[in-house]
Amino acid sequence: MEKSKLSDPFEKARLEKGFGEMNDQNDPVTMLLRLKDVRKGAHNWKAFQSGAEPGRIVVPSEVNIRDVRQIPFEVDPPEHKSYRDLVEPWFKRPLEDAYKEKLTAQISEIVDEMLSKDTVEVVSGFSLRLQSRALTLLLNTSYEEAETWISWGTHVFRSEGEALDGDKANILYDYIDAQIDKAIDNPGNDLYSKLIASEVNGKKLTKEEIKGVMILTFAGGRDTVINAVTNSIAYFAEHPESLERIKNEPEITGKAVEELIRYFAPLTHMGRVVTKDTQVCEHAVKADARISLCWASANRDASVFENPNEIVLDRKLNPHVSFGFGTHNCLGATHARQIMKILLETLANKVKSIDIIDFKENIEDLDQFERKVGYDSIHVKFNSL
Ligand code: EMZ
Repeated sequence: MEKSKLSDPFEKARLEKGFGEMNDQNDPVTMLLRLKDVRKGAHNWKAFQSGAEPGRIVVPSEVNIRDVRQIPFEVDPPEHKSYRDLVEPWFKRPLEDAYKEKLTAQISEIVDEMLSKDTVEVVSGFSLRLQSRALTLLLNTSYEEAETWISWGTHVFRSEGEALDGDKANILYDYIDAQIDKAIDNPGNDLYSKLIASEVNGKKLTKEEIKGVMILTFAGGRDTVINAVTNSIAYFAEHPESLERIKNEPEITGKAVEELIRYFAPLTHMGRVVTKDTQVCEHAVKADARISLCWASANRDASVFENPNEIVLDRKLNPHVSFGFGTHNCLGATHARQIMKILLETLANKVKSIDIIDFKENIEDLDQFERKVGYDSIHVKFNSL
């Protein structure tokens, strides 16, 4: 019962000091580790800003591989609100019945395919394909586009052995530029066309702004969703009784989704830039330094979560911060939750058990801390009900 476990590397620092420190490309980060501090920090956009140099709030920093500002993610209030209000309804479409039906059909098809195979490498053979196909629904673009995105691999800014890969990032940027131009010439019902036709504060969005929204849409929900899906498969492989429970008590599915997402915390942390000299956990941080809000640590805070290192499928009180908190809470959360919910329902109704054959863990190097976020690869065999 160890293979699917994601342990908590932050416990000691969280209890003893409340913060951790890491160097990242000579731009150090003070990590807030307690749930209360993380929530307060996320709330306080005046002291801890997102709209700094594009790429700087991401850890590892992306300042060397992009200069396009991701929108609304790297914009602070009050400007943030107009952008967020513009895109919010589009990103709520996953609640519509027609969207859910299409997503169910996609997930059903790929699970059936997995069941017909001898062994499957889950990250590239299942999760990446599922995520890319589902993204065609979020963008409302053609299903065939997914094949291009699948060919890029799991992370758009990273490649194996390289935390930041500028050449790879350029593939995405060039692709998005071309798609925006296509939509200008030939408007349709997709997200590009929607953004091209939109105005913020009485002004048309610039191409650069549209690109900023699209980069976020491609990058933000990619490795995060892939890790959530892959970790779910590993978990159910070791806990077939949980799949059976979801089949017998479908009413707990929503809670199970939240609990898995709490436990997996697919995005370890997100940075902010400090606007003036201040203190976090009695530790001085200077203006223009970076802090991070460590969602993964906050989700294991034992002063809030009982048995934080256990997956309690129907956990009652679950104020996790896997989708962030406050102003910048995850724009793609509705889509991600819908993917997870339909995945759990589909697995519960089709899959009896999953055998893990071999795996290679994906360990994130956070300087003082090492955190497992998922798998580089994991071979399994799906067995049908
Ligand atoms: C950024 C980030 C957003 C970043 C919610 O997270 O996700 C990361 O995976 C990307 O690398 O650019 O989009």
